[in-house]
Amino acid sequence: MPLPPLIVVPTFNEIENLPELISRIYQSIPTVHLWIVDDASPDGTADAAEKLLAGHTGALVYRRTGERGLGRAYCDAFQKALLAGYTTIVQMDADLSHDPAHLPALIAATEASDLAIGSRYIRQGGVRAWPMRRVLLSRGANLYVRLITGLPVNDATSGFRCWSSKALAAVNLSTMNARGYAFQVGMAYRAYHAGVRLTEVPIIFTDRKLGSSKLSGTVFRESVLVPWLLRFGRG
Ligand SMILES: Nc1nc2c(ncn2[C@@H]2O[C@H](COP(=O)(O)OP(=O)(O)OP(=O)(O)O)[C@@H](O)[C@H]2O)c(=O)[nH]1
Ligand SMILES: [Mg+2]
Repeated sequence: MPLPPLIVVPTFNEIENLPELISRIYQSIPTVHLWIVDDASPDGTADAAEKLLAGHTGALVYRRTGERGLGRAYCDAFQKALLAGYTTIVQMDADLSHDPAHLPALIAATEASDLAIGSRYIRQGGVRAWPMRRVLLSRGANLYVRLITGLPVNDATSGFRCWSSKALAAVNLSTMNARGYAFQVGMAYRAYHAGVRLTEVPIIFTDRKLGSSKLSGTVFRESVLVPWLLRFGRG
């Protein structure tokens, strides 16, 4: 029997979003396995997650130590997921920007292709309640990435994705260094150049209502630099 799809959610100070997130994920697909990958959040996210996940099959809280970062958390968790034998692995944010109701479509899309990217910028996709400044930044970032790297993806910075194990294994996770949006771009770029069949599925993205954004100056600077590194084979 193949394992059910695994949902991987990285967290840093997301205690306020966890109850709704976890209940909506199981409401959308009751049989999924769910890993919360926490980087020692000072607000007690990991302890709260453990309580909320109690009794669910295949659910666990992975408490990371050492250097924190979205990209690092995903790489560690993806490597563990491949070792554990998962064949369908979803990545999504904890802040409810990624609606668990999109999970079935995203997962179904990886049956015909190997990487499905939840896209805001294709037909039937969109953003809700995002300030114009963020919309422009996001669209600008996508245009920038596409012009520099040639990656044929409309929403290369989206962090709502479903991978087949085959596609994830084609990306060399141990050499991924980027931390923020650049991590998403780098992963898609590597997958594309490894010949992974890639598709985009429309999602409606909503701004976070609770908790605070971790978008920092470092993440922004990294996003400016990484497309060039990818283009010249150093990313
Ligand atoms: N494990 C881990 N998760 C992180 C880290 N930084 C951010 N995250 C999580 O990564 C996801 C995306 O982070 P957000 O802060 O929502 O970043 P964003 O979506 O770019 O920014 P907003 O649109 O302002 O919310 C959320 O689930 C965060 O909790 C980190 O250092 N470690
Ligand atoms: Mg967010």
